[in-house]
Amino acid sequence: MCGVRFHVKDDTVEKVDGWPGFPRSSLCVKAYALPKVRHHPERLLWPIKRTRPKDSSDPGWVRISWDEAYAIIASRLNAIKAKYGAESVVFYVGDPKEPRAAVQRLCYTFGSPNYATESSTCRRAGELAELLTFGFTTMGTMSSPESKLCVVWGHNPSWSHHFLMPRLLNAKRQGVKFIVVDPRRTVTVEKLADLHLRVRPAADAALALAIVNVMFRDRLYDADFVEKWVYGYKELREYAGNFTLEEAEKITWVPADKIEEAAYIMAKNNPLTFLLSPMATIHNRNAVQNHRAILSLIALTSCIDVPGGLTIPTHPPLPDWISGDPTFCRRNELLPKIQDKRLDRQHFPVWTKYIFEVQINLLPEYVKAGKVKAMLMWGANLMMWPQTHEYQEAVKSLEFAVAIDHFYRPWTHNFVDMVLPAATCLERQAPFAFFGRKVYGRKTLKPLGGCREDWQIAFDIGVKLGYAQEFWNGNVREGLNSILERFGITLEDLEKNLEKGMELPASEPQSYRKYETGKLRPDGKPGFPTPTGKIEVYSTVLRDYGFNPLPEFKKPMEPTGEYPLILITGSRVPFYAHSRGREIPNLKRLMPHPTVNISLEDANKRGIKEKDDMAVCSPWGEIKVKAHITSAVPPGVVDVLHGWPEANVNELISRELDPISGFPPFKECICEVKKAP
Ligand SMILES: Nc1nc2c(c(=O)[nH]1)N[C@H]1C(S)=C(S)[C@@H](COP(=O)(O)OP(=O)(O)OC[C@H]3O[C@@H](n4cnc5c(=O)[nH]c(N)nc54)[C@H](O)[C@@H]3O)O[C@H]1N2
Ligand SMILES: Nc1nc2c(c(=O)[nH]1)N[C@H]1C(S)=C(S)[C@@H](COP(=O)(O)OP(=O)(O)OC[C@H]3O[C@@H](n4cnc5c(=O)[nH]c(N)nc54)[C@H](O)[C@@H]3O)O[C@H]1N2
Ligand SMILES: [Mo]
Repeated sequence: MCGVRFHVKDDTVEKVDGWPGFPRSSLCVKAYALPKVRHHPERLLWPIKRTRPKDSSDPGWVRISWDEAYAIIASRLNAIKAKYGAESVVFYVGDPKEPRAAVQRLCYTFGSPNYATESSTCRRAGELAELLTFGFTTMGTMSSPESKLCVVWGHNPSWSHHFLMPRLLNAKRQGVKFIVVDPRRTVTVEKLADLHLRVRPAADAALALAIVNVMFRDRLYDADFVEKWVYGYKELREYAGNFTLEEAEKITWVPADKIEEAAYIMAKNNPLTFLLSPMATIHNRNAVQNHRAILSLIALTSCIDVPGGLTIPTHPPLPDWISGDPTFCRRNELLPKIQDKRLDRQHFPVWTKYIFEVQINLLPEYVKAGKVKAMLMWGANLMMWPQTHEYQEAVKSLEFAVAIDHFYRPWTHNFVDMVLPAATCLERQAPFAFFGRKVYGRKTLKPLGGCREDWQIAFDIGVKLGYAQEFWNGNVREGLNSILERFGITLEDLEKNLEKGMELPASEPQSYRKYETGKLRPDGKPGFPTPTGKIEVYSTVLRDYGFNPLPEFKKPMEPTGEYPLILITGSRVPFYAHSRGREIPNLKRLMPHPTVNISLEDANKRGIKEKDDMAVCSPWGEIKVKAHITSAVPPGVVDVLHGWPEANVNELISRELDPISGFPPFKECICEVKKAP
């Protein structure tokens, strides 16, 4: 959520700029295109339902009223609940995070524990690794004036988190050193890196373990901290001993001297902080352990919860707009009672223990087993999954499916029974935004046509299903106020303080080393909130569930004679968000075609020229793209963006999943690039 300010005259946006004073006010190109989304000629403006069976080539869409749409939804869902149980209905939200709290409340109130989101492929496996290892989640911490070093691991904020760059560049000017770990030479690498570790994709664990090995070998770690607060460090030391510099160079492609240099830079520039990837380190079949190896390295530096290091907020965090306020969502109240009906329980028990969202990547299997009969999907894009056609087939074979979106997306909506038109971010009041101790409201335009905001749709469905009281008789403002009143403010207060937002007072000042003072654990005892009270580089939970307790490296998929290249997918570009943005001509101009990014060396070997029409083939599928020759990717690796309907790279990705988290190998594939036939 970024601070975008729209200057409006007579319902028309005349200008877009950053919201002064808002924590994220440096805008990317996508923000300037938002008014174009609102007035797009192809925008969905009215509810539609199919009139022909799912098998027919033409769904026969007809416009219907909201009353008819809601009546159909309520009667179908209640009938399916009576026949198969509430748990056979999945409530799903894709990348748009804004509908999440309302949809969760609807899901649990209806009686289903099967609330799922796109986070099944995004950040949650990293969170799982963090909960197992540290007992809390973190994406790292921005460098602060005390930091001497910032390690950016598998993350390209210059294109994916544009709003962070001004602060990172400022830190560099203040003398903070940067190590960037990325197979590609990104803008982030060019602008920040003092040392670039160009790791082989999906080999992060081996790199982290090799650095750990050097740290133990040369006593570069904080021995007192480790002795006192790191559980299983002796086992880690022994295991990391396998990752000698020579061995690690072969596996990771990072030269031995650079691995050694990284260990020394980390040791000599303490306090250091880390910025961790939301997903690049977990888009492989060793997701949780790959990420845990990096966390183990962090543990050795002892930079946790110290000024300038990786800090943990002292106050209980404000409601998180990605996960939703647990009280409002009724998560703590209702989920424990229905948890045993979760779809993922037998498949990914460690995930089920820690993550409240259902691991939905096995949707095709759940549907085939007759466990899912209906889905309500806010902002869903079936192209986000590997072997997309299996997910399309799964949704097609449901008894009932509804999607809520801004546009008709054939790759998803051809398989559902009804599509409802959602209001855009300019037209909705919910949710408000929390940032640190600040909370912001917004002013809205009237939704175009018959569009309704996501929260309103969830509330209306709740009322029609028979939960008028639980959904404030459909009044979204009252629902929002039920969250705010716990902080002593109202939506009206936020509207009065639109420009500056409102600061919620902190109960106490930020404090550090809270593992010494008992402030990290619910029982108030010193230590970390893990079973042993220490950072578990040796995870007792993984051990108890029969997994390797150590942050194991597993060999990534090996290229073969037929498929000699490594394929990474989904490296973000500034102009698109996944499958979104290509409908906007101003954005599409910036990247008109799907491309395969390939090194000059690999292009020359194959006689490929810039913009040649190519086929990218993997053991699982084939797509057609144009060649783009670039030094950003190293020889041996090619990179294709996801989200192109005419060249869906996810048809090339296998559905072999990480056994702990269920994550797919988006960045661990093999392929060949050939001239298109
Ligand atoms: N190969 C490969 N696959 C990947 C990834 C990768 O790196 N490589 N990344 C994965 C990750 S990290 C993620 S997060 C997922 C992407 O997650 P997806 O959920 O697939 O994201 P989008 O393509 O943005 O799809 C969002 C849909 O919601 C609609 N929409 C947008 N805003 C709103 C709104 O406010 N309300 C409603 N109701 N609808 C809205 C859009 O029109 C679009 O149809 O993809 C995953 N898939
Ligand atoms: N413009 C734009 N911004 C976005 C999004 C978008 O679609 N468009 N999506 C949003 C979402 S949902 C997410 S999850 C975030 C993602 O945010 P980031 O993680 O910053 O995503 P990327 O830009 O793909 O950067 C990941 C980097 O990881 C590298 N990488 C690939 N494989 C590996 C590997 O095995 N190991 C390591 N160490 N690095 C690897 C890639 O080369 C890439 O440069 O971005 C968010 N921001
Ligand atoms: Mo994501």
